[in-house]
Amino acid sequence: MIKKTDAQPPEKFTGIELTDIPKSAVGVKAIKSSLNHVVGEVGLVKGIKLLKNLNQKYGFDCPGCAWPDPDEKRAFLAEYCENGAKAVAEEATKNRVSPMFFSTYSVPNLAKLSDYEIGKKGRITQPVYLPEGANHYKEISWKDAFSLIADELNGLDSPDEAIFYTSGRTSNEAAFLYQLFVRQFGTNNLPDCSNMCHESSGAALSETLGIGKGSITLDDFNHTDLIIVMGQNPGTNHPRMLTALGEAKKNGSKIITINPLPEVGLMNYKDPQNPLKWVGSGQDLTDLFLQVKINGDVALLKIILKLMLKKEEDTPYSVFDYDFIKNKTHGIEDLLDDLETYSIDYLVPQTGLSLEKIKEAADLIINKKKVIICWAMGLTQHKNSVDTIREIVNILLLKGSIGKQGAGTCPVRGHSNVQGDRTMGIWEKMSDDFLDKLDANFNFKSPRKHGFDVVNSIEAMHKNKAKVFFGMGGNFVSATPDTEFTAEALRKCNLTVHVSTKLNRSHLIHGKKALILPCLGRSEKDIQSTGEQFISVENSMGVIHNSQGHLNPASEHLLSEPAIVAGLANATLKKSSVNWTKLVSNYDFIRNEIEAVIPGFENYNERVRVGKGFYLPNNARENDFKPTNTGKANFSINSPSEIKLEENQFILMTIRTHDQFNTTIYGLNDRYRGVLNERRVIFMNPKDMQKLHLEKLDLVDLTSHFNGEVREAKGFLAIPYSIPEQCTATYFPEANVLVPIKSTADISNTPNSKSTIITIKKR
Ligand SMILES: Nc1nc2c(c(=O)[nH]1)N[C@H]1C(S)=C(S)[C@@H](COP(=O)(O)OP(=O)(O)OC[C@H]3O[C@@H](n4cnc5c(=O)[nH]c(N)nc54)[C@H](O)[C@@H]3O)O[C@H]1N2
Ligand SMILES: Nc1nc2c(c(=O)[nH]1)N[C@H]1C(S)=C(S)[C@@H](COP(=O)(O)OP(=O)(O)OC[C@H]3O[C@@H](n4cnc5c(=O)[nH]c(N)nc54)[C@H](O)[C@@H]3O)O[C@H]1N2
Ligand SMILES: [Mo]
Repeated sequence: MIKKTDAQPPEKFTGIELTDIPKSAVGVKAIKSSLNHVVGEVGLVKGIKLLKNLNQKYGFDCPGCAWPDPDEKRAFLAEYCENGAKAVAEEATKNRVSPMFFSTYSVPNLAKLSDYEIGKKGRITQPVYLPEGANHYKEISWKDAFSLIADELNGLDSPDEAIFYTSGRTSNEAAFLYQLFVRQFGTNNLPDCSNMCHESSGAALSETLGIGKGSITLDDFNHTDLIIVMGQNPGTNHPRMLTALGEAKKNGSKIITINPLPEVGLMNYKDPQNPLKWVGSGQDLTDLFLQVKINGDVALLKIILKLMLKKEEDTPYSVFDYDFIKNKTHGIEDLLDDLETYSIDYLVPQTGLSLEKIKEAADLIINKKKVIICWAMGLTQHKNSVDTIREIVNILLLKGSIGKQGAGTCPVRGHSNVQGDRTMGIWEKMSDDFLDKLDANFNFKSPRKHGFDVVNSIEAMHKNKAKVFFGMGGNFVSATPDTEFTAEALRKCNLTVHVSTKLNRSHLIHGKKALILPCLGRSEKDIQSTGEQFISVENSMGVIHNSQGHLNPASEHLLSEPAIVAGLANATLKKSSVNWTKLVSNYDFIRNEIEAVIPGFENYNERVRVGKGFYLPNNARENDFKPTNTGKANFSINSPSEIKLEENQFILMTIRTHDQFNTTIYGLNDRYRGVLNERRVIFMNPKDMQKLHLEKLDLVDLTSHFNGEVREAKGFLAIPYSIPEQCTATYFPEANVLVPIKSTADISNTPNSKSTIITIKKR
């Protein structure tokens, strides 16, 4: 058994209180909660100024999530949500982590704190350095910090011994410069948070539709007949999506929700922008709720496909779009043959649903012409995730529900610029096409060998094959799986470096030497030698738009992310074909280079300045599938889950509370699930609790099982909840220690954060 270290949040209880589950999401409580957070962190006047600029044209892009803003109509003062307000408050906090702070608190002492306590310490004000063997970070100049990193990088046997991680808040401009620097240094080791997030979506969609992104625009919600929301909790993670769903319903769309949990936002909500409508209990969003078992989705979709097929056979031309199938797709024969090999009786038990319920869903799909399917982490973080998403595409293709108004794919992205970072080249396996253009534009030869993704990076560090870790944002040790294994991997590094706004656990679980480089946040003014700059980002629907902060920086010593990359490149690259200093003097120069390398950015500087920004080209949206291997949209053959639980075993999903942004913990409540002031909980079906002789709030220890290996997470309070039998849920990152490093999705290699096999023991 692996020993528990400070890499895991401490087993500390904060005083749980259980409440009734609220009847609806958003409404007055949400507005109150967002104001409390903002005023508590930054004060009233600055708080109002902040919220006024959030997601407005010429304001700054909300760092909360990647949900798009309306193209035209934007609510005055209110194009944000409770959790966006919390994200902004977190960045604009009054608290400061200065060199003095670090001389007072040692690293081992800070590591004993909970993630909530660590995060509340505030913004980091100056670059700091932790020499080998030392317990306190101490001040270092930017120049010395850059040359320290340069020495380590240039001392490696090969550039492939360095790893350059990116989290998804980094702007297009910073991301483009960063990948250029990394490739000029000589490696494709560019893992990113996407590897743990929508990688499965990218893999499935590229193969079937020829583009790794979703196909719809926000306006499609107003023209659709049916929206299916699978494996997603928008009430917490994309609250503004509820407004779009509400509008869609007003325009006559039906909504099916497929989720092991009845998430409050989806079941019922109150529109934050229409207080007059808050009388009563709010609007029912979901018309049909399928409480599927964890990872029962492929089985469910297969039954639906079989029911569609049956109906089409009984009443020809009533379900399928023949013209579309004939002209635009490839492989329907194989799909139909494969469906024959499954019996409905075999599939139904995997779903945990009754056949009647599934038939209701199939009937809705059969009878509607234009379908949108939305999904997030509930579908992407399983062994057969790529299969699940390809199965979604099968349904849409049969209906011809792609590339037309009101229909298509909607993978809902997480981090606010995670999609843009990929467009800019942050990926360990960018295409030769991209690399050729990069090389031609900058007159150098970039490496062609694919780099490490997140999981491969951890394994490489663990085997001493990688020795320097550089993180552009994020919180690597807490966001990645197998916490103790990852911590060991990081501790073996010669140097770990983090470009960060706020203190997090990855600064405290470090390599032999460690550096923290503090950067500007989204909400802050970015002034370079030619004057004030703005940055640009890409939202979940492929709109590129600008973002400009208006607050004074948290400290005079902060650099912007592009300036940090330039400083690093100037110190590291002995000769470079790039004038880094000039590029960061005015971000227009960076955008000109992006325009020269990446298709779709014509007249970038001009178009990004026009209020709403511009859409990137999207072949699936245009009904053109030439980029796939067959030149058509591909049907695919997919497999249901292979997980077989023994009687005493459970499947565990690790999810977000209403009070966190990934590893940043805003507060200790999960209001929409009725849990206050505690994070160390496990949600269980009451019948399962009975079987284990567990009472409400009994203390349990969790053990995960994988290929004969076991991992432990101790100290969780059991909560009876509406969840299918043998399914359980805990919060991320407390339970990451249970997710085995080798338990990843086929093809995408995404950690299986939503399906870990566990046993539960009462203390
Ligand atoms: N406030 C806030 N906003 C955020 C974030 C945040 O932490 N806080 N994180 C951002 C990021 S990076 C991301 S990727 C997104 C995440 O957004 P979500 O994907 O909504 O986040 P999770 O909490 O992981 O929720 C997963 C949902 O899938 C369901 N689920 C789990 N397993 C299955 C399954 O097998 N089948 C089905 N059908 N459903 C399943 C769970 O019950 C849950 O409702 O949100 C982004 N926005
Ligand atoms: N078990 C489990 N694990 C998961 C998931 C899960 O559902 N379950 N979800 C996965 C998903 S979807 C994702 S996306 C990853 C997230 O993984 P990461 O992106 O690595 O994690 P975050 O918690 O979002 O990173 C937060 C840190 O980013 C820094 N930061 C904030 N703003 C900025 C900025 O503007 N610039 C810079 N340079 N730094 C900034 C702050 O220091 C903060 O502490 O986690 C994954 N891990
Ligand atoms: Mo994510």
